[in-house]
Amino acid sequence: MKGYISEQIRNVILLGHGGSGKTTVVESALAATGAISRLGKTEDGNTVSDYEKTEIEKGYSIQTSIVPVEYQKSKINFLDTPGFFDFAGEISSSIRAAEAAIIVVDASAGVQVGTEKAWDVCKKASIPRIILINKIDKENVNIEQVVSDLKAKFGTSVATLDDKDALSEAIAETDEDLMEKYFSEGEFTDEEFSKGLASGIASGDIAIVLTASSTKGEGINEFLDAILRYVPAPTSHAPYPALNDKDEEIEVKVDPAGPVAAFVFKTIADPVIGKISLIKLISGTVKHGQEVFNPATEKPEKLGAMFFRRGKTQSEAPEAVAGDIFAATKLQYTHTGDTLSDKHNIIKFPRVEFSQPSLFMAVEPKSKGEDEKVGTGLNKLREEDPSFIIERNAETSQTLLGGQGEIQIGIIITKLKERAGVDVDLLDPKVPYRETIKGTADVQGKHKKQSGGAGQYGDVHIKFSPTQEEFEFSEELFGGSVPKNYVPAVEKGLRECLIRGPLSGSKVTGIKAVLYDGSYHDVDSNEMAFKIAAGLAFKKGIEEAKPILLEPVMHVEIFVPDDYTGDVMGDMNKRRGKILGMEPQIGGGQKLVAEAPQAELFKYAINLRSMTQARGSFTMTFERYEELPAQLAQKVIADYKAKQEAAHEGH
Ligand SMILES: Nc1nc2c(ncn2[C@@H]2O[C@H](COP(=O)(O)OP(=O)(O)O)[C@@H](O)[C@H]2O)c(=O)[nH]1
Ligand SMILES: [Mg+2]
Repeated sequence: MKGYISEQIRNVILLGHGGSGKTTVVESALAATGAISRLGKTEDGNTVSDYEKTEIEKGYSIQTSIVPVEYQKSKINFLDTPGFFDFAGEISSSIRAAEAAIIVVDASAGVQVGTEKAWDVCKKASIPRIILINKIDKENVNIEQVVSDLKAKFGTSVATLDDKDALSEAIAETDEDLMEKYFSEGEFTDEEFSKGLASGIASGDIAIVLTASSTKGEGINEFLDAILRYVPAPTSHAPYPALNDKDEEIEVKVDPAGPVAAFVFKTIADPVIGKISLIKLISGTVKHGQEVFNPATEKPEKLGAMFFRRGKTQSEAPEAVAGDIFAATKLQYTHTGDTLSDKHNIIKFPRVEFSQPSLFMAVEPKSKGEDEKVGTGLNKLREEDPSFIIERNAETSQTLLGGQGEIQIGIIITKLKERAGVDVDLLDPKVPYRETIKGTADVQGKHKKQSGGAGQYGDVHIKFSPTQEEFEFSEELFGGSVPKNYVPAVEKGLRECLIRGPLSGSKVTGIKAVLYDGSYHDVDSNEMAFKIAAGLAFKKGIEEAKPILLEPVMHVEIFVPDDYTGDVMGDMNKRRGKILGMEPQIGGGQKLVAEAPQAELFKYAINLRSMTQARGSFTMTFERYEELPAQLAQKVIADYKAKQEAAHEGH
């Protein structure tokens, strides 16, 4: 592939509902420009863009791929993305590399959830957009209807290129002078029109609608023409906000003669080539072999192997200019989200903010002793894809994976197997219950063993009562019933019991213990014996002091279109949840504020999706611990007991 100057480059990201034809549009553009001779099909696994093993198996995209199309002395870098929902993270990151988005709509399906999500994402990123109605070859397609649905959903600034009236009005809306002119003269000159249209699209105020059949190759040249004409060249992009070495805010202009500043928006682990970093060069020009600096890891990196990628194939890139996207292999210290700049002119672009994970699942190695392998394997994967999170829950001793859905989490563990060679089970997370007491107890713990040789003797009397603190310990001993030097051992014994409570093996909190009496033996007493005695007292004390289980309760905010509020509220009741309030949202729909036990929410991401045709979304945060209703508590305790007994029999 030859080199292009910044002005000849266009970077567009393809968004839209899964199956609308994004990958096929790219394929069709390659065919239209003579880069390939035969159109591949996603279901046959032979497209340029869907090249990854899992993509070929599944027949749809699971990651962003870059496919440059050379057309009319220019290069259009298409970023082909997977559908929404599970892959929101991919999109948040790769949208940074584009100057415009193409929202692909299936003509036979019309506006779908993925179309709405694409629009929202573009609006949030304030990125220009072009809508491509694809599959117009299909039977019973009504393009006018789709256009009018688009207008109804996204506003009147959405218009086809032949709808000169609608476009003129939209252009007038973008600028006061133009508005005045339009109303006094009733129309624009050709020059005003095309200038106004271009700047309206560039600012995101106007979205033009094109039509195509990517399988038949119809409308593809017009589509490519429109991209060259209306998508701003990288050099017209506003300067990018960044930080310098002193963490002062600076702006980086897109300029091939400027200082080097590049953003790593994706990392690929290729089974043959190894690590590949996909990089958007914002400023400067980099040459093969050049040394750059990574301020995040404070390491220099040599761009020893630079390529332009097209799907899975790559051609050597002797240099890359500001505005272009290139690939570098074998960068040692660089991860997704990092900036590369000049060592003497440090620039750091802000990191991508990923949405909070909505689904958590626990991972457990299939064979024992592989926990460490799982941990390092997952951490490695996260350097590639920071859109998921890994959490170690100390209370339940589980490793949790948080992501946007079952598919994303499934793909992570498939990769874990391929890369780290470790097989894991996906389980429901355990609820981190806690144990506490509501009443008081006064008990004795006595440990006595006299079988030949040295014996063991420890005896304590302890009062237990509830407290707001996690744990309180004091002694009110009289007359040396327990020698002072054994008191720390008693406290230690009690503290060790807090880790795993007697009812459910959960953490124990809110316990006040007063050591007030006991006895000892001159020869057989020692610290260990008193520790054990304290443990015996603890178990007895908790069981006698009206023990209860506490469960975590979450604060949940759910965003749903109006049609679904009834169902979502009803469902919350079934989950032992409480709706605390409802706020209408500016863009339509409602925010429901609720509280519900965590135990009822593990699969909520999946349930809410199916309840709302994927139109709902939610966030949740821990709120507090609350008493678990007795009936449910009995079940948890019985389950724990059964497990303990089974473990004993196993020995
Ligand atoms: N009839 C028709 N089918 C198409 C067209 N474009 C794509 N498809 C089919 O739609 C399905 C989904 O296409 P794909 O490109 O994988 O969609 P993506 O998920 O948006 O990337 C595939 O079976 C394509 O062959 C088109 O213009 N006309
Ligand atoms: Mg695709």
